[in-house]
This record gives sequence, C-alpha cells and structure tokens, in this order.
Amino acid sequence: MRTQVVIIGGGPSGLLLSQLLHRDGIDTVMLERQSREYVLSRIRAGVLENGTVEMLRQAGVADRLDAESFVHSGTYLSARNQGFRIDFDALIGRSVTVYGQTEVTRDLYAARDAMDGKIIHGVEAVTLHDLKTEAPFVTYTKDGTEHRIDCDYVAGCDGFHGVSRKAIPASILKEVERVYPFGWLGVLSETKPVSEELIYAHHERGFALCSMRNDSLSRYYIQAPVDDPIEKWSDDAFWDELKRRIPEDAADRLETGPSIEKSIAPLRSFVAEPMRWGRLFLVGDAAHIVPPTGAKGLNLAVSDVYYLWSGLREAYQGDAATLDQYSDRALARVWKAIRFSWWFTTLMHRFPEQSEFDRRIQEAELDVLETSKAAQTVLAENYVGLPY
Ligand code: RFL
Ligand code: PHB
Repeated sequence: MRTQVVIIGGGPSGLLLSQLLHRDGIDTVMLERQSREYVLSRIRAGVLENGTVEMLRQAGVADRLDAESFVHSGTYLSARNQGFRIDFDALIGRSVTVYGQTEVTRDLYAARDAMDGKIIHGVEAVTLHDLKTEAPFVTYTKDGTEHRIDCDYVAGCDGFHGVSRKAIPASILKEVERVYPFGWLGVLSETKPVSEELIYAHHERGFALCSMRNDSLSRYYIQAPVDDPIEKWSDDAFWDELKRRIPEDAADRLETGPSIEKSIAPLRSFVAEPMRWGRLFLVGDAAHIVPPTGAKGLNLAVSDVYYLWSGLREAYQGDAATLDQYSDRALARVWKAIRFSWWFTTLMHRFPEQSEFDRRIQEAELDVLETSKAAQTVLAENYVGLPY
C-alpha cells in the first residue's frame, strides 16, 4: 500500500491531523492499536481553549460542539474552603469551552467515516523504517499478517506509550521529566454539577477539582496517593473527602450519586526534543505530557497539529520552510504550557515533604491571586491559552 502520510495513533491528534490533511487533498492512513470502542470509552479532558475550538471548526467537526458545549468566562479557585473567582472575560476578554475529549473524538470519527478516511484498528508490531530517507515506510501486523505502507512522511500521534518516539535514536532524543509524588482520583457521576464554573481547590488535605461535562454529568477529582488501590475508594469515601476540600457553600449543595467511572491517574511533566527526526514528526502526548491541573494536554496536541498541518500543506505545495520549523515552533509553545501546568500543580497540591514554609508560600500566593489583578491576568492568559 502507498499513502502520503502515515499517522500512527487514532486519538484526538491523529484523527484531527488526518481530517485536516484530507480536506486539503492529502492522503493519509491511520493505524490504531485499540478498537474504536476502546478509544471512545476513555474519559479524559474537558476544557478546550479557543484555538482548539477554532481548529475543530476549520476541520468541519464543530457542529455538535457549537450546539452542545458550554462557554465558561471564568473559574473559581479556593483556599481554606473559601472560593474566589478569576473572571477571564473581564481580565482578557476571552473564555474557554467545556466539551469532553470523548465527544471531540466521537465527532472526529464521524467526520472521518463521512469522508471515507482510512483507519485501521487492531494493529500490532507497528515499526517505522528508513525515516532519514525520502522514502520511509511503516510495517505492522493485523490478524497475524504483516503489511507495509510506503509514504512521504510519518506522524507519530501514538501517545506517551507509543512506538514513534522510540524510533528516534537515543543519541538524538533528549527527554526531560518531572514526576509528581501523587495522583488524581477521578469520578464521573450522573449528577448536577455543583457549580456553573470549575472550582480548583487548595486544601491542607490535598487538591480537589469540580468539573463537568454537561448539566447532568459531573467530573470530580481529588489528589490521592498514586498507588492507592481503587477499591480503597468507595463512592462514599470519595464524596466525603471531596466535601472536606471544596468551598463550604459548594460542599453544602453537592449532589452525590453512584460513580460511573473511577480511576487514578499519575501526574508528570515530560518533554521529548526534538519533535522531528528525518521524516518523522511527533505530535501531542507522544512528545509531551503535562499534569492535568492546567487542562493543557489536549490543547497542546491540537496546537502541534496546527503547526504540522500548515507545514505539510506548504511542503506539498513545494515550500518546506514551515515544515522545517515544526519542532522549534511546537516546542516554544509546549514549554510555556509545561511551565504553567507545573506552576499551577505546585501551587495547588499538598506535597509529602512540604515544610511549614512551603505551605505558607502557597497560601501567600493564593492570597496574591485573590487580590491582584496583575496576577489574575497572568493566570487567565495562560489558562485560556497562549496564541499559536
Ligand atoms: P492519546 O489520546 O493518548 O492517543 C494516542 C493513540 O495512539 C494509540 N497507540 C498506538 N497505535 C498504534 N500503534 C501503537 N504502537 C500505539 N501506541 C498507542 C493509542 O491507543 C491511542 O488511541 O494521545 P493524543 O492524540 O496526543 O491526545 C492527547 C490527549 O489525549 C491528552 O493530552 C489529554 O487527554 C490530557 N488531558 C487533558 N487535556 C486537556 O487539554 N484538558 C483537560 O481538561 C485534560 N484533562 C487529561 C485530562 C488527561 C487525563 N488522563 C487520564 C491522562 C484529565 C485526565 C484524567
Ligand atoms: C476535566 O473536566 O476532566 C478537567 C477539567 C480541568 C482540568 C483537568 C481535567 O484542569
């Protein structure tokens, strides 16, 4: 088989890239290890930056998003069970959109189907070859048979545990990482969200977040030891702990109910550089991971797709200059999001070895955020999303 761009991974980055390229007449084949049902059962991101929404519109996949999403013009922070609001709209005239990653992925699959996009699920042993030549190819097995796809370029959209990044020689690839000493225990429940906007809560017992998917579907998280067995957290234990950490008025009106999903996610900051090697381009979680505190992971994947899509489009028109800048342009934005999500994580969580001094600094910084318009503006600019 032959195509122009082989895309490894059928998560949001791979799907969006293939959709945008296809609309420009560039042929792609997408290889996904899992089944479509599995990909669509993953509960992940919930907050979209304006740039992400614009990209989804450009890709022609935003009809349902425009009809069903929620625009949030601010968010709440909380310290010592008292909330205060950061008004994005008043501070910087912008806002964010709440619409689940699962729904984004569903819309992208529907659009790929409508355009007859080539997606091969259930692939194994994906291997990248001859990436430093002008004729790279990818091999994989499916149902025990080996296949080969020749191409011009390979997009590694296969997430943190994928194979693409590992195809770059260790002598070239630099990996920079920080692992945080805690995880997020997340619960999805068919209950009315406790607040119209998100609440990020700092508390001496640990961080908590109140989020949502729609009027009757809530998403809550609490900081928890990453190796806690999930059985330790009955629904009642989760709700009790959440109530202790959030603003008092929110705890009083919190609607609880059975969890329909419950899991613990680790937190890390990770960047792999460069994001290009020969004809291979790394995109999204394949190249970088952020802790979820700033809601940046999916949004960064989309800005990578923007840089790669514009580069490939121009390269196929005969000008490779933008494509050659891919890694530098993407990494410049990635590092700012790495910084913001590290800062927000460090500010809001209880660290195991934290001293009295460290705790007082966190409290003072939250006080600065509550009272200083300048501090709020910096948070708002980064949370709502830096320009591409
Ligand atoms: P994905 O979504 O991991 O997709 C990669 C795909 O590649 C497939 N794959 C392979 N396919 C073929 N061969 C192989 N060898 C393969 N290896 C892997 C995988 O099966 C998968 O389908 O990466 P992508 O597309 O780069 O998208 C990144 C986002 O999913 C991720 O950054 C966000 O979910 C992060 N994130 C959030 N981001 C936000 O912008 N806002 C949020 O509010 C937000 N909240 C979150 C999050 C992530 C979370 N978890 C669990 C990691 C909340 C949580 C709890
Ligand atoms: C979510 O709704 O899953 C969510 C929202 C905001 C975050 C992280 C996750 O910062």
